Amino acid sequence: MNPQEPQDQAQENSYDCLEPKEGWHVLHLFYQIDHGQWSMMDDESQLNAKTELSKLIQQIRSTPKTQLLTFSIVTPKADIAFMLLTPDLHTANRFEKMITRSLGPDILTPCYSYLSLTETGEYMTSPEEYAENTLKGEQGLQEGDEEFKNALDEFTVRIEKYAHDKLYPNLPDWPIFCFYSMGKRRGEVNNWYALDHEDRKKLMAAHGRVGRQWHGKIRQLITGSVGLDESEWGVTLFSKDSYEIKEIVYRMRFDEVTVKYGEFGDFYIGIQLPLDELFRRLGL
Ligand code: 76R
Repeated sequence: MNPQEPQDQAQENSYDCLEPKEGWHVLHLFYQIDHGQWSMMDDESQLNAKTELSKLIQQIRSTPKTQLLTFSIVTPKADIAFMLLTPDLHTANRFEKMITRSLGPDILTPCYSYLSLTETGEYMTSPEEYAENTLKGEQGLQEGDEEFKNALDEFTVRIEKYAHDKLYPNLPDWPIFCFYSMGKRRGEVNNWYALDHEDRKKLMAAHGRVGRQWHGKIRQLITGSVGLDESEWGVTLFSKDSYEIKEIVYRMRFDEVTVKYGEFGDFYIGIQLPLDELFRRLGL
């Protein structure tokens, strides 16, 4: 890690790390820029402030197991947003405070934020289920056959990689970013949490089949926020075409899980930009 200010260094050393049992912390941070305050700063102070934020971003990006994306938000819901992934809650907290202060007092005003954790999801097919239902059931293979063993090994490797990629994702550099929170209804009639696991798993498989039609067009990251923030999941979508965002969210509205159980927070659309362009875009 790059040298830090003495104060931050001291804090870093004096607390045990708060890494989750699995996965990484994810922070979505949205800010308004106070252009009134900014215009009162002289050229040199403005330049220093921008250098400060650039250095901080470099420092965050060079932290092990840590990713930081920067966005210009389309519409005045926010001006600038950051998406931070990092294991240790202390690190997430420290960087979040440093980002807020980075351009000077009262320049970045937080207007929305979301805390969640990466997760595998609870409806993955286990190797045992695959062996029973697919290999024995559908393909009529026998346990002990060479073909059975190979197919099961191949599946196990694939599912382990899938789970690993969900917990420790590599975020894409795709330009269009969409974020919203989502929950599942707990109404008297339609209550997701009153369904059996088997029923939920079937519904999620149908959801997955719809989602996979966007393979290569949408990259999605579903992060869990029960007990951490307002709603139950954070939905982050990346695309190269805003049409695909609108299309997938529209199609999902007809998917049974969403029809009966979906509840949504506000939608934020951003454009992933390198910092120099971001500064120009924001008029800084
Ligand atoms: O078989 C599978 O791989 C299914 C994997 C899968 C799960 C478990 C999956 C696939 N999703 C899962 C879970 Mn999803 N997803 C959303 C939204 O706008 C809306 O109506 C919903 C917002 C989108 C757009 C989307 C896209 N998904 C979840 C969960 C957790 C539910 C739980 O645990 O109860 C939520 C909240 C959620 C919401 N999903 C996919 C997609 C896409 C594009 C895929 C396919 C991914 C791929 O194969 O590349």
